[in-house]
Amino acid sequence: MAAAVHVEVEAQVWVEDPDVAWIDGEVIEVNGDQIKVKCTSGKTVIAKVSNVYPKDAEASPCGVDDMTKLAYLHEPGVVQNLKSRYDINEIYTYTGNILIAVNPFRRFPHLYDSHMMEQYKRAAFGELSPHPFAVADAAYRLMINEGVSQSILVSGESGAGKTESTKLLMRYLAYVGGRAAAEGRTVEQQVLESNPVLEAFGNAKTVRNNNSSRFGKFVEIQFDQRGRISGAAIRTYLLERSRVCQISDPERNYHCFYMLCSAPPEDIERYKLENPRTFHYLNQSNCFELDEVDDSKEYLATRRAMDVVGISSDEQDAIFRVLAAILHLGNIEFSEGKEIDSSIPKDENSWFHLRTAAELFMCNVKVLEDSLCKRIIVTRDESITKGLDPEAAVLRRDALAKIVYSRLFDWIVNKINNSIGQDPNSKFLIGVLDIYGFESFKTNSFEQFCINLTNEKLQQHFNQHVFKMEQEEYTKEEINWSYIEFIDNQDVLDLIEKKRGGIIALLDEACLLPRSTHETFAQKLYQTFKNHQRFSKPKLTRSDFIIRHYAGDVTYQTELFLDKNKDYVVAEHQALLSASKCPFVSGLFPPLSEDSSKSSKFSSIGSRFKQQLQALLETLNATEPHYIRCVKPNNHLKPGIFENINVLQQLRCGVLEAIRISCAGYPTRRAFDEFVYRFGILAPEVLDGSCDEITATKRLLEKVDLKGYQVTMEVNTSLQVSRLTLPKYLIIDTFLRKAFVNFSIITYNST
Ligand code: AD9
Ligand code: MG
Repeated sequence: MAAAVHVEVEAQVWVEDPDVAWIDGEVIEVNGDQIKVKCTSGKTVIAKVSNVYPKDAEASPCGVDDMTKLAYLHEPGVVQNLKSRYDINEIYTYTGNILIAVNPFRRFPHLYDSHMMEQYKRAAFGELSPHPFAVADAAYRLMINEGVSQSILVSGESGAGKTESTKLLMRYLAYVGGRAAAEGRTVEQQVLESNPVLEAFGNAKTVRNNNSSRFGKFVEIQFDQRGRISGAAIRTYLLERSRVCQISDPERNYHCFYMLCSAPPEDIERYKLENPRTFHYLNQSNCFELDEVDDSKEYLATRRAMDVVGISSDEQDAIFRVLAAILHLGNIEFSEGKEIDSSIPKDENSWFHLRTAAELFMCNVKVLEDSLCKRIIVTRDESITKGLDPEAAVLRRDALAKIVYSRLFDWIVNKINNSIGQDPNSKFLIGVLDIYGFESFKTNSFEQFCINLTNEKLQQHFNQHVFKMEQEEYTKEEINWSYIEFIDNQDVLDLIEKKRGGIIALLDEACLLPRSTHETFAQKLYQTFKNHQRFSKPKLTRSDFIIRHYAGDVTYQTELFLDKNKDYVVAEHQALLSASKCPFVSGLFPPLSEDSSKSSKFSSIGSRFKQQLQALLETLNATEPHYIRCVKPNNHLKPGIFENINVLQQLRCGVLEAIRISCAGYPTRRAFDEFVYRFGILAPEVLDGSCDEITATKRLLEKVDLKGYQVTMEVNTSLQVSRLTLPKYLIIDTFLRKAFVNFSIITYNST
């Protein structure tokens, strides 16, 4: 959005500021393309005319509930509006149909109670204050009225409020689509109770969020002809496995482990548990408890939720037993055995945990020991057993913990899906997507790579949709508009996921070649993408690479890419657990088919993820999308703090692009009478009453020599609206400045 403001002394403008992004002030001197601005902070700054934006001097201090009602739809205006509203606890704001939700980091129970749901149920979209209920209601109505499936895509960075918003959407849909006073476990109750279960096993405290979802989720709620919820399916994406055995202070492992350690005494005894501080998988961090969370209560609540979603008490027992086994597994340490390159459990303590883990897994203790300390090499006609050194044994142990946990998580998701049940006759659905936002850390590995791929895909979907909506609007109004450039990120997507020669394909190739290392993989990338404008090699590294994402550059470290892309179960672990006496445990490791057991077959996590995303986008493409963009106002996770720069950074990853798309068209639409009424003062002589409003408008425009507008007639069956359409808010601004410095205008979008 390049500013092209006509500036005069006394004009109110926004200028860039290193601390608050944009600061408002008054122009006190104009010197060619340089101006001097006296800021409200007291500072005086010199700025280039092209770097300032006009400020709406008459903007309400409470802001507006829809950004399209802003006089000036530009960066500082948008941020200021969100801030003004946040300050008075108005956390939701529309940008046309998009809901922007700024995390309050404080509870507003009245905002979400059943009284509120009832109100939104009766109101048209836009009639009441912006709210996730309004978005859910709009989706529900569209589905019922037009018979089209809907989706609500919730995005934003970690801790921005996606999961909380998703739960509100689900609650609202359960409310309008549920059966009043139904008996027993209803589908909608099960759908709602799936949340605490999945959060117990898939969420953890991170530095960014005390309840961070470590997996992506798409919940598909199915409805029958009458608009009643008749089934549901939950799809999950890419659970972070490494967290099970590796955490850094002050993060935590998955919530369920701490809940388990706070279980009632009889369970503690049954699962042979101790203080969480004694378990290696938990005590790598000093954080064990969370503010305002009582893990012993959560344990019981999770069990109750498990009851509701149809996990039997035997199954629950097995699940917690497996979790306890994982904790004990983590406490087995190794020391050098008698032979070179061999290892044995280090001490009596390690032996104790080994025995306990075996007991809880209900598997053979010797076989468990061997599966950690030895490796069997199968050749054509014999198998040789070789020892592993202590370091390799630890890796083995952790691999076992991770695979068991990820199978457990998948089992739970599957079980929930089976007990809720899908409705084969469902006519339409509403999908709710709660997926990780764009990530860019100091070190970025394979997980960030996959997460950012997801975001690239969703961004493309978003751009295309916003773009399409705008275009449809123009077609309807018969405005000539050929949209010139919107940043299409197809080139990044090609770079990453092109079938032949994309990064994922090259990674798979590297994983299959016996001699490749992360360095050879990186070299291959450098060679292949030497001239790709979205790819570069950072100076001074031998194995990092940079991708120029839509939301910014991210440097990836390839060190663990190969390892993390390989999805395989160590054959000895498979044999060990499929022979467990506990049917639940052996069920997590069903026997492999003949061919796959022969070779240590490689299955690519990256490629599978890519396919899952493809399927997700196909589903989304068959629906009418709605968007909620969550914004995290500060990194302290505290109420009342709104950091402009931080917020702007997030808005730049998508929201502003949507605004830009609409600004590149004709965002300012006005009725002729209104236009003549407001701007007639610029040329009073044309208003002699001798012509109609359309002619008067045209004369007015000619008089002030404004270019680029279009006069359109929107013909609607019920009413006929004639309108003047102006390109870019900037022009109307220029237009105004010809007459007055402080003339206020109200522009609006017709949507
Ligand atoms: V992550 O990518 O899973 O790490 P989310 O899902 O975007 O992240 P989440 O919904 O978990 O963030 O919100 C983080 C925290 O912000 C919550 O635990 C609440 O404490 C807080 N929050 C978010 N939204 C609301 C809200 N509407 N009202 C009150 C909220 N608190
Ligand atoms: Mg979340």
